[in-house]
Amino acid sequence: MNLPLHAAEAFSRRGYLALPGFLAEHELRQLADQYGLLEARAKEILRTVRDESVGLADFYRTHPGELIVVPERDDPRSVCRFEYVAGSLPAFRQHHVEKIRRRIGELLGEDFVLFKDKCNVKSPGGGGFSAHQDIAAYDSFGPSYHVTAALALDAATLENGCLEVAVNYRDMAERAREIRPTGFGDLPLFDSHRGGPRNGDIVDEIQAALVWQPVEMNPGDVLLFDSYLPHRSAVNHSATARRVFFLTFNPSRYGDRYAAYYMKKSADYGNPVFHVSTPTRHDSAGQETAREFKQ
Ligand SMILES: O=C(O)CCC(=O)C(=O)O
Repeated sequence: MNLPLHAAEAFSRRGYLALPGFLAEHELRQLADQYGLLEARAKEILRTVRDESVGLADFYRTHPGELIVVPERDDPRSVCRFEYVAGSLPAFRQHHVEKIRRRIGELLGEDFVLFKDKCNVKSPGGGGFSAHQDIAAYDSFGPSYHVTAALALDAATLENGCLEVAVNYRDMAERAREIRPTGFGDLPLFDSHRGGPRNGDIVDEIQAALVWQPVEMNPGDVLLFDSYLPHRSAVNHSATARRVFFLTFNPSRYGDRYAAYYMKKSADYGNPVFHVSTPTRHDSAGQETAREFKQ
């Protein structure tokens, strides 16, 4: 299928694009069933580490290739997110990953491959994600450009902490720390905190200058966004979970990094690079916050 030209233009101008109704009813049911399997495994892993009194970092060092579960910072029994979804569930890769991968290829006129994947559960009271650019988390893994598909299993609303995106970030080049030639445009990278409780967060003066727009979604909707788009989301103030899958792709010319990314994550679970602006614990959370490359 060829996407209309204005979709490609809109994505390349703004860095994001909504694809409402991306999943049909039966695909959404399939996704819900798959979520059920993954959630059961995630809870089982949290129970195992609790019963055996081992830390999650130790568990993953000895269980590479397992679903990676990350609990909420303030509630170790509550799943914040799980990752390595396609690696754990071949049917998820065959259907949902492939469908989105093809759509991104059509949009950008280039072949893409899965880089990482996760589901953010955001249970009632579940933590928000402070303002960040995903590239801060991905930069050390090779590719300099990525496209993420947020795939909503539940409606994402203002009340339960839908994504909010910075609509004017492409106009703020003069405030950027660096302008990156990505092959998909020269894109701004803003100053952010490195380490400490605000690891990954864009510095406050830039956050304040960005214009934030909430993106509410219905179940089955997709939002595509590039790894330079600043985004954030609030705490879930509703009574039910807000489950959204995030599938991140890189151009195939950089190679298939999925297995290597998750090998590293299993070996180094607490590394702050895996916890950029997330409501989760990491190894540098207690350290003094430093500003990255701040002049
Ligand atoms: O799940 C959300 O609301 C935000 C997710 C996010 O920004 C991330 O995982 O990088």
